[in-house]
Amino acid sequence: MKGCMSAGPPAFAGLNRGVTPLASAGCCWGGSHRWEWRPLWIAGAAALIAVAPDSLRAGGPSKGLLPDIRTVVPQHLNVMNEHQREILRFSNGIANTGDGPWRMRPLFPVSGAGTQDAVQEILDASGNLVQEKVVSQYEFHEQHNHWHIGNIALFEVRAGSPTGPVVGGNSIKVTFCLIDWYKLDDNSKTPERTYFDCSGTYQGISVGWVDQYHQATEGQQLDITALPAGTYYLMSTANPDGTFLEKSTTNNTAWVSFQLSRPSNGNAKIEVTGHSSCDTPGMCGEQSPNR
Ligand SMILES: [Cu+2]
Repeated sequence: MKGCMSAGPPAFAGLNRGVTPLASAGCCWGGSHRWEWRPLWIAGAAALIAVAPDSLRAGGPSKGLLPDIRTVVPQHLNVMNEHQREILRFSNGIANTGDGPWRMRPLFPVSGAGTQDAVQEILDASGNLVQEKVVSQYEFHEQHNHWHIGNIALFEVRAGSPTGPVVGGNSIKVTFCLIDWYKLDDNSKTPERTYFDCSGTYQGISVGWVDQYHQATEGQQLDITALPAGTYYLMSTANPDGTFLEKSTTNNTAWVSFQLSRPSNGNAKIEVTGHSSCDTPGMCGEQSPNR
């Protein structure tokens, strides 16, 4: 636990969130760094008191600043043989390119393990809470030993084209602990990391930041056992059900195409052949750390 906390920002030295239960035990950012977001929480609590609960729940038109949740072109594709299965592994990054943070909290203070409602908060430019809505669930993730939020992304492998048939039953909804992992581009709008705690309090992605789950993390995988040679598309879609509040849900998918071959030994080999269009080096994955 102590060794965990010593690996603080900004270097991320030795921290590989959730790679093994051991590495992730009780950590992500937390403990000694928790004070860094307390001012925000106090601001949020003050706003809660200042705004009538009914107007908060009503939703409706708001002057709040919405996030825009998008997927960075997946990186680090590789095939591993694990327990007689062929597993496609990859790193997945979710960026916020919107006007405000993607800001989540549990409905009640969490204790122990379990599941409960996850509330998204929309703030205005002054940091006042102007809208809040239950949009997902906080779920304790046993393998990662910390709190995840449900329905964050959808992973699929499709044959032939981005709209081709899903192969191998490979359509997997994933849960994540949302944190600011790295800056999308060098000129990120939010200079400082705000969200770095998976312990079941506030989670989110600041404007101009990316939450990446590395390819070695448990869950960053699709089973491609016995897929015949051919062209396939790894599809990754953030906010797949459109339940999280954001500016646009039409820009949430990124893909990587790859050629799967089976040389003489029969083992699957993949070669990346293309990717979805991306409008900045960051969205193309160029800042994506391989750790
Ligand atoms: Cu996790």
